[in-house]
Amino acid sequence: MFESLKKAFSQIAEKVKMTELSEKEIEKHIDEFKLQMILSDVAVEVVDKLAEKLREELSQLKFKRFTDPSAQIREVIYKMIDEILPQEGLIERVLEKIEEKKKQGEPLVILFVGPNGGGKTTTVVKIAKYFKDRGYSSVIAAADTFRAGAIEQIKKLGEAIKVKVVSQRYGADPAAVALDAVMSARSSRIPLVLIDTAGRTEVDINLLEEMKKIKRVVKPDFVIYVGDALIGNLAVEQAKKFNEYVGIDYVVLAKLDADAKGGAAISISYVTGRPLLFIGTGQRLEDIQPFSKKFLQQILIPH
Ligand SMILES: Nc1nc2c(ncn2[C@@H]2O[C@H](COP(=O)(O)OP(=O)(O)O)[C@@H](O)[C@H]2O)c(=O)[nH]1
Ligand SMILES: [Mg+2]
Repeated sequence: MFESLKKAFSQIAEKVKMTELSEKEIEKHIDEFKLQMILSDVAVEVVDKLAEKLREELSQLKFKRFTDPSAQIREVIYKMIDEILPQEGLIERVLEKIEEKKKQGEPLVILFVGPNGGGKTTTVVKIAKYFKDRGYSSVIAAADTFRAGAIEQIKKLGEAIKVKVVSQRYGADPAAVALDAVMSARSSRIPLVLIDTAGRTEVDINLLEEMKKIKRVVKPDFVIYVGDALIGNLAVEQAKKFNEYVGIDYVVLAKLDADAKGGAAISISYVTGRPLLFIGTGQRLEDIQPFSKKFLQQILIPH
């Protein structure tokens, strides 16, 4: 996880050893840094932004005597990440919203969208477990009525964590399944509804239209895009597309454990303007973590 990014950041920290840098040296370091970022799957606009900040910081940097310049460079990088990633406390805000809806006698409804195979179904169940462990049960809507085996898959996963799964037959209207789940949650006073949906191999206009329709009918409180970290920049582009077309509130990146690059994790919220809420870190249902820039900083810039 993040090996390539870690290398990129530590390289720059190790290489800048001079007490004072000439403009030429700064440019050389920046070019190398940019290349490493691109190779780590960081989106180009984020690479440019980071390079610009790095240039600014390096040209102002006066190394303190008798200190290790690499420690100062780490500080600089720490600050750069701090500036491009959104604020903390995202999960707390979701929990507050659940409480707020609860007072109104309504469940909080979250619609999950994303490409086929990206990790949506697994993520829905992981999130159900995450909230259940914190005292909030949920009803899952098996609104992927398209892919063969999808309903059985989510029912089995739901059973494993003892969460109710509302389903209909294959080919049923996904919005109807979602509304069924909302009604079920309302009548049993369950505070959360998580709607799994179908993806397609291609993120095409039909899929986007279908998600838009479900959103219009169900009126979820949040829409979460679930992307596959392994596809790097493509996940960022897809999230952008879903955001422009359907409108998303948060992003979850699955399969970060299998992704040695990690660039999507630092790009996706900057490019889409939507925060990264959770990351998927394995195939087990407990393999999910709230994302925070502190977490990323600790991984990338060990002190
Ligand atoms: N390594 C790893 N695999 C994952 C993760 N999330 C999902 N997967 C796997 O990705 C595959 C597709 O997941 P699924 O949830 O069915 O994707 P969907 O088509 O978007 O619903 C499955 O084999 C999952 O076990 C993750 O965080 N890490
Ligand atoms: Mg699925």
